[in-house]
Amino acid sequence: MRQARKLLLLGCLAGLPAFAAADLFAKMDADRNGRISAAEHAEGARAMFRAMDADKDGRVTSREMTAAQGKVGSGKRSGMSSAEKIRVIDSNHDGVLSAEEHQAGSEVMFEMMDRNKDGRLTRGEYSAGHAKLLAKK
Ligand SMILES: [Ca+2]
Ligand SMILES: [Ca+2]
Ligand SMILES: [Ca+2]
Repeated sequence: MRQARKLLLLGCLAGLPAFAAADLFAKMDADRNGRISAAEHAEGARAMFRAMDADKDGRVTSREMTAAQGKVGSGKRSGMSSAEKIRVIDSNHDGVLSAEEHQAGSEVMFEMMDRNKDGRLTRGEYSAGHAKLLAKK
């Protein structure tokens, strides 16, 4: 149960509106082979982090996250504040997300979505993972 909750939080944290999962899949699948590799997923997570880090200081604050989520219209979905979302993967507990902390969180998420553990996400695995984010409220 804790794992499911963590997955939910990671999804929210990454700022992924579940309805856009298909678009995101296409965006992350850089070589267009219909699979997202761990490297492609990591690159997607880095791009997301850069997008949230408005002042480009390499850290994402709750204020920056709230602003970024407001832009994609998913901010209210989870009913959690950005500060609460950050706390889930803020491993040094400074209230701010570093690129490393965000990366570690996205790796956990990748492993959870990769049901058959072949190191790649199919479109099915990806959307099932995101559907779960919505269902396990
Ligand atoms: Ca920042
Ligand atoms: Ca931190
Ligand atoms: Ca897989």
